[in-house]
Amino acid sequence: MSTQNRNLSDNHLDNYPNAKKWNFGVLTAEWNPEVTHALRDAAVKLLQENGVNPEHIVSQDVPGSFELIHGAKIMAETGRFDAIICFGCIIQGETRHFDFIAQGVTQGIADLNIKYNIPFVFGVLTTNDQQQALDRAGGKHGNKGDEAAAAALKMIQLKQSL
Ligand code: RBF
Repeated sequence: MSTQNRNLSDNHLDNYPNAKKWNFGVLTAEWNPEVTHALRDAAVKLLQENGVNPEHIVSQDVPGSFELIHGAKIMAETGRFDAIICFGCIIQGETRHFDFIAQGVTQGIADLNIKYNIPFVFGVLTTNDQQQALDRAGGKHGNKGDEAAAAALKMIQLKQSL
């Protein structure tokens, strides 16, 4: 499993000398908040550990994962951000809603990555149950919030290096 093979300490690279100038938007869905807020908190911590100014991190909640798309679009259109990180947690229920929301959010965030000239990071967990989500939000499989923050840093760095 990819998570088990990943060394999260790789994300503490001290590799971002310009990070103090970078601005981040962070959007967090309010569904399954014990999961999504843990993802967000880990991401904010990792950004700061890599030199990002806390005042350069704008964090907002949205009602559910589906709203991440429009929330991220609004953030992008301010022109203030070098990257936008989206956190959600979609848990399989008894109906097909899971599939529709997961598909919509995945495609929506993918579309934003093409439309705007900044990276939108996909920090949305899609799991069979709550325990699987908690395991990836600070539990036995680490915290995917760290990886989302690292992805944002790496993508800004990539853009600036080209
Ligand atoms: N939002 C989530 O972030 N995670 C979920 O697991 C989730 N499950 C939902 C299940 C149903 C049946 C419905 C109607 C909504 C669900 N939502 C979930 C909320 C969704 O992302 C969105 O906020 C609402 O559909 C309003 O647009």
